[in-house]
Amino acid sequence: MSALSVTHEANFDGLVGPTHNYSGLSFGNIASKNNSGAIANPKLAALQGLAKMKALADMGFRQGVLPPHERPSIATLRALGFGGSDADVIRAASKAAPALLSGASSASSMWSANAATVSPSADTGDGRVHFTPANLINKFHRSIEHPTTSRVLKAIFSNHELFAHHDALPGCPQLGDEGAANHTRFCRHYGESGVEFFVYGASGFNMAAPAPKRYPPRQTLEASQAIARLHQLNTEKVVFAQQNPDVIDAGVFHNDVIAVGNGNVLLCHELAFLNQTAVIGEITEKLESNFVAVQVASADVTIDEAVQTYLFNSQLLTRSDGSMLLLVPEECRSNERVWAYLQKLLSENTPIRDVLVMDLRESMRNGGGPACLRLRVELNEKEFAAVNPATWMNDKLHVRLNKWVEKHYRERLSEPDLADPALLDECRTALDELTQILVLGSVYPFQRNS
Ligand code: SUG
Repeated sequence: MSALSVTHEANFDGLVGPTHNYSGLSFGNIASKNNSGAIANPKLAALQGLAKMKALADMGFRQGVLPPHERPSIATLRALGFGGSDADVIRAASKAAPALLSGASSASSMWSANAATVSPSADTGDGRVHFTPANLINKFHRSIEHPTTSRVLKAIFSNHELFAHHDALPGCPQLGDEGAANHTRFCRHYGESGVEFFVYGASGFNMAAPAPKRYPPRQTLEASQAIARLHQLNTEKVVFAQQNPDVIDAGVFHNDVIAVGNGNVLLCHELAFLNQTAVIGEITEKLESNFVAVQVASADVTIDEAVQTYLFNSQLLTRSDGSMLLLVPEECRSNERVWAYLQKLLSENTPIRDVLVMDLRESMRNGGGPACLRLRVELNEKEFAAVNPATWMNDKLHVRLNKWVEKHYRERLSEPDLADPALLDECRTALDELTQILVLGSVYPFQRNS
């Protein structure tokens, strides 16, 4: 067996935090807006996420867990001028600036596709796995994630000889970075060098270039280029493509809402990219092997249907026999046309041989499907052995985390509940216990101040 054959893709899912709620925080994300004010069920949300992780681990996929963040973020609220005890901070913010409290309380770190961009060691100049946490500067509630994300990633991938950790890019609109949601890697086999595909919404500096008009582009070309440099990628093996501005204006706020790739396969809508034919041509040429682009026609699935069902926010996974499995959200099965398309796809001669449906409704209602919930990290055997072992999903961890959720999470949370200082205590108690379960050390501000 060659060394290459023991490289696998691992998926690290963001565990949903105890403050999961619907505050309508993400302009341009239609589900977030439409469900604003609805009552959330954080317990159910976390259990749905754990069920997905367990299902994939049971099928033999390498599955890890990323912990939620401390919310509400008291440090953020203090930085915004609220003072006194922690409870005073929450009460004052809820009265004077409820929007800031909602932002500081979001459980958005669950969407770990936005946690970072990751390049596997087969692609990088120094042969290490590179991580750049996303600055997420387009939304206040997400811009506060990267310091904790960075500490968590360092606690899980701690070996400096194997793993390189960069800081988030400078926080300014011209360098908006949303992480792996706009990054895909193609390869012939895991472990071999591949083509890294960066998709951006607009240029940060060239105002004359095409850009969406209604909703903000969250990823800039210049941010993607900076990450390719930081990760020491071979320019001959990198493709930059612009998302079609019209689809951003239709609610496609990240590339992973309109395209998914894995191995030598890209599944995307026919309207996903500007100059789509040229983009596919460039990937084909740079991959230097058989590249399969499955482009879904509007006649089969419209952009609106893609946004409603998150067909493309699916996980495309390679099974041990080399065939691929598409993990889609339940919303795809409930939509007759999308479900019919999936049956048609399975009857075609592509590597995608099976569809697995999972119920992730609580996350979906905030615009987060299966692919949003996971960060992909391709690891060879040595790298795999260096990962913090307590974060791998297995029967034991699944039982333990289910119990932990049952013990600490509420079944009902709405925006006004965020003003309750007891929620902070519940969250901190839960997270303190979680850092012990996942053997993470002190990654949260409340653990570091004491
Ligand atoms: O950033 N929703 C997230 C969803 C992220 C989905 N991720 C990917 N496509 N990779 C966002 O828009 C909504 C929170 C609220 O409204 O309460 C939110 O942040």
